[in-house]
Amino acid sequence: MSLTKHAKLNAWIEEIKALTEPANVVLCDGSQEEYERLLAEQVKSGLATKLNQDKLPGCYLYRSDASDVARVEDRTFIASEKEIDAGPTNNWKDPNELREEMKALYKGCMHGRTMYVIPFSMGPVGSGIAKIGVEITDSPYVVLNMDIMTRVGTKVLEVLGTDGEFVPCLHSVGKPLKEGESDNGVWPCAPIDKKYISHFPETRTIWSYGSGYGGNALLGKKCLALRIASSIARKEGWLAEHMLILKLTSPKGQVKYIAAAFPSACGKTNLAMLIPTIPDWKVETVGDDIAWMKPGKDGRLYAINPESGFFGVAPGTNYHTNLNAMRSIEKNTIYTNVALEADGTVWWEGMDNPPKGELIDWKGNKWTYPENGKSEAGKEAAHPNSRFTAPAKNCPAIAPEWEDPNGVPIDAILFGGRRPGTVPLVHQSMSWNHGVFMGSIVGSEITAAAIGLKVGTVRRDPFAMLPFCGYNMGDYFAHWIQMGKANPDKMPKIFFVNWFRKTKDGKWLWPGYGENSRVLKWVCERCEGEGEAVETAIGYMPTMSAIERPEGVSEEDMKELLSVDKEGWLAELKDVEKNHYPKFGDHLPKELLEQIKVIEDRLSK
Ligand code: SAT
Ligand code: MN
Repeated sequence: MSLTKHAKLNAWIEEIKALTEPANVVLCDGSQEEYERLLAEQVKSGLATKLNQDKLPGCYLYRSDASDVARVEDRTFIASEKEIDAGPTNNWKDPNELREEMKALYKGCMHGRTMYVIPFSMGPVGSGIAKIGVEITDSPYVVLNMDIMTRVGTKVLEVLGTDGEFVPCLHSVGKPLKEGESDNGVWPCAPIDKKYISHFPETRTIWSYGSGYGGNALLGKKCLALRIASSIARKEGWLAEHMLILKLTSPKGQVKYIAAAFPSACGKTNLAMLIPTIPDWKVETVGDDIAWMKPGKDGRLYAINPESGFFGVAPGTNYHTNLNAMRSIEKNTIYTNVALEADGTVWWEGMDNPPKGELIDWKGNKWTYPENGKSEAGKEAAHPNSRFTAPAKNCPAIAPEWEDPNGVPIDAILFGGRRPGTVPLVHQSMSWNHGVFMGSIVGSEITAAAIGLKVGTVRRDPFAMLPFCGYNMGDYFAHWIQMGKANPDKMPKIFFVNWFRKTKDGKWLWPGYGENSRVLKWVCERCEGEGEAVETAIGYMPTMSAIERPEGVSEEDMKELLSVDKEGWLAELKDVEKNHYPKFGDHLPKELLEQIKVIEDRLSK
């Protein structure tokens, strides 16, 4: 009997069922009843732990396998027909060979398991900017997390109708069960060399095998909403970006929408949920990770958050660093790889208080708080990449229009990274192409020695899209240049921010967190054609009086934060020209090389 009214979807379900040989097939309806039933089963089988329901109602804890704790970039593939279309920054595989390789793994891989079919919408159901996917998975953990992170179920099938377009997303944990075997409370996955996160941009399909964790398995997120969507967006003339979206309201009631891209570990979720320190300004959250931006009829860029939840890093999150995130995860949240308190609550490194007593760590072992209060690297109670999955509607600062199917008009785009030197607190691009240049050189300075990388050098992560661009990154830069051509005056203003500037003796110059609202205020004023600025060699910069100094920032500090480090920038441009841009060969748009020349000329004057 057919599961849906959609012939192509039914045929695909049958094909995958025949290939993977599950014990049974379930079409997910996205209901609360279905969610609760699955959770109860997971608790019963020992894979999930029910947390203290008085203190954390609707919250559960999972512990993954120790080998399955993060995205696996080495095992992530862009299988475009031509290698050049994957570009220099992706792992390419021949699509036909990869399909054969993976089919052999998928053969019978769901033995003893239920195959779930999850129809989901990235973006408000029925929105013109949204896209539909269908994930087939043998992981109940994936079903539960997809329920929070995306819009799932019957309402999506209604929009899909009998012949609507969808992105097929196939996922298996890669651990078939023998007759009578069960997981026995152990997180199922395959060994690292059998993990595959594969993208076929031409056929718009995703095949994931062997991992049950985060972006490897919740295929709507990085796989669909960034890698496949970026490739679709290029063809259709829009942008799928690794950006938060926030709404900023001034005391006069002026509203600005800001999208921002930062490499990992730069406080993106904190910025998305920031509580301003300046009186009567308000920040509300539209999204914390991904923005899909499309030109509207008026020529402006309209953005939606394609997700409906937050999959955030737990360690470091506390009531001081991110009150709104803490409030978001007090109910109906799935925790993965955090530590468990004896009273059934959770703990992680960087919480407000030390644990109440002995903990169970993320590996399931007893764990005692070290006397000096510092967990040894590799021996943390919570895994450094432990996560919470929480519904976006839990966030006290969620903007009322966060689900507007038309999206919100973007006024400004911010780029940033961890840059102890060279890059000032904020500077504004002189043109769209200059802004694209800024995005292309985004990166963070390497602070601890990592294999093959020198401390003090910048690890570039253009547009924070390095692991997420589904096609040749040189072509991606060109697409950004192209996007600015149709309606140059209607495009968002572009800014480069740096909250991480240090003095020569290694002291932070800027307090960050809520104080970043001072910079957002200037951005807002610039969008209004106000805001005191000076034209410098690297772009427009605030005058000394344009941004009020927060407590603890001296006039000297502020001067340093707002100065142009001429030598630093000349070295930066050389590094970009010699070590970064050549990777893209003749796919690098000439406009970006021109930007180097122009800025170099201005600096040398
Ligand atoms: O695991 S996710 O890809 O969802 C999050 C991340 O690694 O950025
Ligand atoms: Mn992200």
